Amino acid sequence: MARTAFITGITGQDGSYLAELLLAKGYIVYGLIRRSSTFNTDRIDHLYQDPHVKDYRLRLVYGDMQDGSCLTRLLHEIKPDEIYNLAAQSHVKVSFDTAEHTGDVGALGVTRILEAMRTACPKARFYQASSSEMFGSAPAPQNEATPFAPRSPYAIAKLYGHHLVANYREAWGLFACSGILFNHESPRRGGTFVTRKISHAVAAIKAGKQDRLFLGNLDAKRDWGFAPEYVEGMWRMLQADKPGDYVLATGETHTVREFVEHAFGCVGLDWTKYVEHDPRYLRPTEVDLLLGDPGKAKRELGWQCQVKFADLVKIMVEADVRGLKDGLREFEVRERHFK
Ligand code: NAP
Ligand code: F7E
Repeated sequence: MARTAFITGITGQDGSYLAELLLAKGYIVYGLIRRSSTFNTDRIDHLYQDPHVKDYRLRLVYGDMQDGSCLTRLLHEIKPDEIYNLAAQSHVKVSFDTAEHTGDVGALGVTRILEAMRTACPKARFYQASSSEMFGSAPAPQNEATPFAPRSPYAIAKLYGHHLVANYREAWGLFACSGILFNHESPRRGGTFVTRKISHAVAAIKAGKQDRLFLGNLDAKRDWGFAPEYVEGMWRMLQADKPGDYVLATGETHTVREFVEHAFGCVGLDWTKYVEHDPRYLRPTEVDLLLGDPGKAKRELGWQCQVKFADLVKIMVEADVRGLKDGLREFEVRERHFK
């Protein structure tokens, strides 16, 4: 019989790649979506047209991480084998402006879904989308044993969720895993995260549609990987014999400035002519250096990333260049990438 998965955050970057992966493996996939005044399913719309997704195996249900009774009802009805909790207000800078909301969704949301699982489907397997942001100012390289030092309301909300997963594992015997994922990007990355903001601007500048790119801190260092590979790691965590916590990362770190240089280099432009500093993009507290050690995931899950920094930049810039050249709208760039 086909296995059933429940994904929160299915309309986001990772949710869309994970839905694709699970559908390709034959799962029935339920995705939680929020009501919105405009369409918000553009990252997954192509899956309805995919001839391989037969028998309506992708099923979208309304709900919200702030609505615990709805989550409980849904898990009672669906009784999934696997639950992937990817929903969050995931923008670090925005979390300083919406600290309470970020904590409600990102921290208490985890309580709500774990409580729902505990009563509705305690034998299910649970994945929590934790983040390298929890390491904050901790010295690099960071792994599962590194003490956390979060630097934003977002990171603190994620740390609550991370600890809660361990508690529900110990207290209630749930199969619950926490994936501590370092930054992972793609042509489906939201346009306000720095990599996609850069790749899109490079394409627009090359096409003569934009003349400058305003950025904040260029010195921050990140361990950037390719999102489709990271959702494979999430799935592997839930196939393991025992639940645990795993870092997924490339093991390389680069500055935002290097990303900018490479991205402009992809289209033969000198970045210094186009990039300007804008203090509005600085954060009250910054995470200066993230560099992950994915050794445990390699040893125990056989997971290892293939796409490294230079290839990632190229993939993202080329997708945006093609998208603008062909006059594609945002969701069409993403769909084209899928094909
Ligand atoms: P994303 O593109 O921002 O997607 C976030 C998803 O959460 C969207 O589907 C969004 O729905 C949904 N969501 C937000 N608030 C919700 C609520 N109250 N109820 C239900 N759904 C809600 O994020 P992502 O990059 O795919 O990341 C997936 C998860 O991994 C997030 O939890 C993120 O914090 C975490 N993470 C990401 C990275 C990374 O580098 N990408 C690294 C570590 C951890 P709408 O479309 O309706 O807004
Ligand atoms: O910033 C700097 C900024 O917003 C990266 C989320 O997925 O990964 C992501 O969080 C760096 C920061 O991602 C701009 O100050 C400079 O140092 O792309 P970002 P993030 O904050 O690392 C983690 C792992 C998550 O879990 C999060 O959900 O880039 N930066 N100039 C800028 N950042 C933005 N957004 N915009 C700028 O103009």
